[in-house]
Amino acid sequence: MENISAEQSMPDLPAPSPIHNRYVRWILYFLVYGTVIVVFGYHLILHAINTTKVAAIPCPSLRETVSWKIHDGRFEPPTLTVSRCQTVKILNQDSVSRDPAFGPHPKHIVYGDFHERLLRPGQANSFTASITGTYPAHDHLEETVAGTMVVR
Ligand SMILES: [Cu+2]
Repeated sequence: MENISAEQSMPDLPAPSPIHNRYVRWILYFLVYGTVIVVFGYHLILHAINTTKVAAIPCPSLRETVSWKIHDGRFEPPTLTVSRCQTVKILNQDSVSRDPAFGPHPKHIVYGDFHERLLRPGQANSFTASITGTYPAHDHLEETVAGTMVVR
């Protein structure tokens, strides 16, 4: 067997790169994760600012249901007037899908227990008109399809 001298078996190692320095690594982690957290937080705050929430006021007893139809690209009636605590049933009688929403487009407001969702032709979305006031409504897919809900 050949004898290997200490010099041959221990070649010079290159100088450690700065990334191997633990302080540099911590600073990089901090910058990367900090940026991710700041960007996510910014979007969460922006979403909260852009969405106004109108909190539901409990109804002592539920009243009858009123249908608010969408057909031929129009809300029928254009202005729906209901009494507080009536159930409003938005009914898509159009030939295309509709996505009814309250508030101005594209910001919207979250009205009481109304949950925005896509309505295919024939589908409906019901909620309780629990807060009085005048609320603009529109189809989020076609904002010119619009109406107004008045709750007294
Ligand atoms: Cu919209």
